[in-house]
This record gives sequence, structure tokens and C-alpha cells, in this order.
Amino acid sequence: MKKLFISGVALALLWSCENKKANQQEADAYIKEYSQQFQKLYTLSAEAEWNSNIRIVEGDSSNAIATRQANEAMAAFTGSEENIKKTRDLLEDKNNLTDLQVKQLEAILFAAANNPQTVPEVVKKRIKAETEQTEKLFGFDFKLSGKSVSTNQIDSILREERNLDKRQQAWEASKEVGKVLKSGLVNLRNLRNETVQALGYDDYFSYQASDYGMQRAEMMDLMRRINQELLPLYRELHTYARYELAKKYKQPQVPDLLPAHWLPNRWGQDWSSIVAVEGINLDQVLRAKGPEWQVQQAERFYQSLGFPALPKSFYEKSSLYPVPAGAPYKKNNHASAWHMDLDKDVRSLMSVEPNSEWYETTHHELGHVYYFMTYSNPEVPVLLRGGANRAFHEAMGSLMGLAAMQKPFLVQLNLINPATKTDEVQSLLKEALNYVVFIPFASGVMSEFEHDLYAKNLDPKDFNQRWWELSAQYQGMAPPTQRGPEFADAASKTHINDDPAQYYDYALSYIILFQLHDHIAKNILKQDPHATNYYGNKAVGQFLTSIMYPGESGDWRKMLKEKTGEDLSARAMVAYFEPLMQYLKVQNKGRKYTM
Ligand code: X8Z
Ligand code: ZN
Repeated sequence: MKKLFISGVALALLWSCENKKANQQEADAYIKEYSQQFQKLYTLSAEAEWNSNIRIVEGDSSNAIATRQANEAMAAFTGSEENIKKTRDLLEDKNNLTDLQVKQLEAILFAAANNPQTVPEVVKKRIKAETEQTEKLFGFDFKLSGKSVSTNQIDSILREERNLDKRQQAWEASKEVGKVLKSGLVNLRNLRNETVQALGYDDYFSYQASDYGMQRAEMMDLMRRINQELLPLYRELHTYARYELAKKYKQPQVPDLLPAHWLPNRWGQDWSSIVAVEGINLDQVLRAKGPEWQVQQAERFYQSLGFPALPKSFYEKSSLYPVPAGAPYKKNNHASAWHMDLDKDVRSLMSVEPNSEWYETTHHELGHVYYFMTYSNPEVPVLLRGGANRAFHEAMGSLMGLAAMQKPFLVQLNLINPATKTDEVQSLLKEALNYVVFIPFASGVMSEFEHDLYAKNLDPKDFNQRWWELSAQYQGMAPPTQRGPEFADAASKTHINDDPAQYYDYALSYIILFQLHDHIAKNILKQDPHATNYYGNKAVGQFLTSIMYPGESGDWRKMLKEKTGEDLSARAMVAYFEPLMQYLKVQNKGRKYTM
């Protein structure tokens, strides 16, 4: 007869295996039930938010009420004490769970911290305040010489007008909205901090940084490092712009700090339209094609890489173009992409006009949309349908925007004549005035301001002073006139109000973008990174898909290393612009540097 002999060790192993299985089953059952309810409530909230953002009617509160109700229901569920307790209990036994389960449970806790029902009144107040702030921001009637103007109109003045008085009027008009938003921002700052503090975070900035697995101070260190690495180039661009713009506006004096109203963007975050590259007049070509063409062209570009067509519902349900003149309502004037049901319903909200800025933005938004579509697959749980991190989500479309502007691509599309000779240094300068100039704004001004706002409880009477102090320090920029504490110029920036304490996502996304582009150009296309043509290349599509496919279910640092062979680093970005340094140094010879 056979004797069954089980040693003590084996018995313990067997028992622990059983234990593990039981734990995993319990976690699975809980996650499954949670996910179903989450997806349902998320969809209702997204639909209500969508309506609140595409149609803002003064005096009509029906959308606001519906949005508040949907968001309160979502908060009551995601922040419920039962869910927090159950998730924490399960996580106690982390070692007995799969990595994917741990990730999902952590996502549940992250969502809970924004809405803890241990402080239900605070959460309710915050939800109400957020809806009101959005309405004030996007319902705002910008006025120029007594007449209503859209932000698109203000932007086109800042790109094209040569009369400095008119520029100043347009710039000042764009900042008026900040005054109206200031008290709401103070209130929101306090409420956002209080909600996440109830679940143990120091402040709202720390909470958002934790999504990257980072501490607040680590994130700020990273931001400062990025700034330092790009500073030598930024100094050259800053000097160049001061002198060139003084010439352009016929000013005898070259100011030490760039006057904000001299720059072609409301926040001085993108100066690229200062430079015209001979032979490439994209604005002119795009104007002739019309707004719809830009969206369709961006879609064609993604399709050429092997991505599917956008679903029919995208075109039926999106809000892609500006509200018609004289319409009795307004809409959110900032571009965004929406994953309505965490599955197939994907949309974008834009105000596309036929110009190169919107051409780029259209590619950016479709990057989000294709990311949504790619990770909405059976292998990625609903709770992990996000970017490898938030910056990756921003990087995809910006990468495609960069690729869609390079000369070989434009030639293939017949947007420029192949015979035209173009000046490569001018092209690179134009790109630097977009991508490099953005870094001190994003990693410096915006991130430092939001850090101080949330983590240092910045005094409301110092909001504007701090904003311009940072702007002088990082961007080397000053307002046209002294602006007192009644203004809140920071609040004129959309994200300060409705995408709080996350702007470093964009700085990181540009760093990642250049890492990805460098890899694609050199290792997949075998082309010079300055002159690529991604169009029609299925291997590029497969590479991007392989990043998008797992959503948030892996570790972003591992993913970056695996895909590019590098850790997060500004190396690729700095190298890309290296040829410009020499040129700018020559141009700036004898000029006074003030940064
Ligand atoms: O906000 C955006 C996107 C939102 S999906 C259009 N961006 C930043 C900004 O406009 O400030 C893209 C780059 C910077
Ligand atoms: Zn984006």
C-alpha cells in the first residue's frame, strides 16, 4: 500500500497555497463587483460633465444640477467607508494577491481619497464648487473694445497683430476672467486639500504626485532638474526673442524681461509663431482646407500606422468646432478628449479652426482617443484603463503632432512642394520655440505655483505676486503693467481650475515624447530625428500600440526602459536641439543675456 506522507513544510506550503487562492478569489469577486458599479457611475458622471462642458447657458442651471447629482453619486460610491475598509483589508495581505489585483485595489483607494465619505460634506461642497468654477470659466464673456470675443479670436490677435497697444488690450482682456475665478479657486484649494487629507495625504499636490508613485518633493526635484537641463537652450531662445521682437515691434529698448503681450500666446507657453520658415506656410495651406479636413487628416495619419478608423459615434457625438457666432450658449474653449464609458464611447471637445495650432492640437487629442481605444480590450481591467502614467497619455498625441509637422511628412501629404528648399535651422528654431519654451512654463511656473497653492497654502493676497515672480524667474517674462492682488492671472489658465496640481504631466510628456521620437527615428525608421516621415509605417504603429495596449496595468518606469532603453531623461530632447545651440550663440553674440 502507498503511504501518504506529507512533511510539516509541505503542509505549510499547501496551506499557504490554499490561503492564497482564497484571498485571490475574494479579491476578484470584490473587484468585479466594484468595477461594474464604478463603470456605471463613471459613465453617468461623464455624460453629465460632457453636457455641462459643451453647452453653457447663462442662467440655466439644469446641466449644473444634473452634473452635481451624478458626481455626488459617484463620490458616495467610490469614497464609501465600506469600500475603503474592504480595500484596505484586502491590501493587508498584498503578498497573497496578484500584481494586477494590487494595482486595481490601489486604484480604488486612489479614487476614494478624492471623495472620502468620512467627510461627506466637504466632498459635496467641493463637487458643487468645481461645477460652478467650470461654468464661470467657460461661460465668461471676454470683451474687447466693448465687444464679445472668443478665445480663438484673442489668440489670433496675439499671433498676428503688430500694434503693441492692440496686443496689450487683447492680452489684458484675456486675463479678466481670472478676477472672477479667484474666490472660487481659494475655496477649491481648501476643499481639495481637506478631502485628500481625510485619507492621509499631506495636501492635494502630494495626492496627485502619488499617482506616479512619487512624493511631492521628488516630483518638484524632478521638475527643477528638467528645467536646469533645458536652461542653457532656453537662455539663448529668450535672448533671441527679446531682440527679435523688439525689432519687429520697432522698440528702441530691448527689455530685460519679455513683455507678456509681445508673445503669441496668452501665457507665453508657445512662441513658435514668431518664426516663419520659408517654403512652409502651413497656416495658409490649412486655411484653404478648412477645419474638418484637419480632424480627418489626423485620423488618416493614425490609420496609416495601422490604427483602426474612429468609431462612427466619435463623429456623431463629439463637439469639434467653435460655437457658431451669435449662438445663445458657450462651450468649454479648451481642447480635451473623453472616454465616456471606459469602453467604446470616445469623444473630443475642441474648437478647431484651420490653423497650425489646431492642426497640432487635433493630433494631440486623437492621441488620447486612440489610447482609450487601444487599452479598452479584454485584457485590461476597467479600473486600469489609463495611461502607463498620466504623462504617457499626454505624450502620444503630442508625439504625433510633432511628427505631423516634419518636412518629409508634409511633402508626402502634398502640403508643401517637394522642390522647395527649406532652412533646417529655422525649422528647428520654430520647434524649439514650441517644445523648449514650454518647459519653464510647465515645470517651473505652473508646477511651482500649484505646489505653493496646495502644499504651502499660498495666501490669496499673494496669488498674483507669486505668479509673476515665478514667471520672471522661469520664463523671464513680465506683465505689461503692474498687476495688483485683485487679479488672479494664474486662474486664467484652464488647468489651474479644472485639472488641478497635475500640470507637470505636460512637462514630463514632452520629455517622454522626445525619448520615444528618438527611438522611433533611429531604431525603427532609421531616419534623422529632425526629418522623419512616420506616415504609413506599420512598425511605428505597432510600437505605439504596444505602449498603449496594457494601459495602466504595468509599471511605467519599466515600460519606458523597455521601450526606449533609457530611464526618464531629458537627454533626447537636449540632443535634438543641440544643432540649434551653435546657431543661436552666433545670433546672440554681443547681446545682453538676462536669464
Ligand atoms: O491642455 C492641453 C491639451 C489638453 S488634452 C490640449 N495641453 C497643454 C495646454 O494647452 O496648456 C497640450 C499641451 C499643453
Ligand atoms: Zn492632452
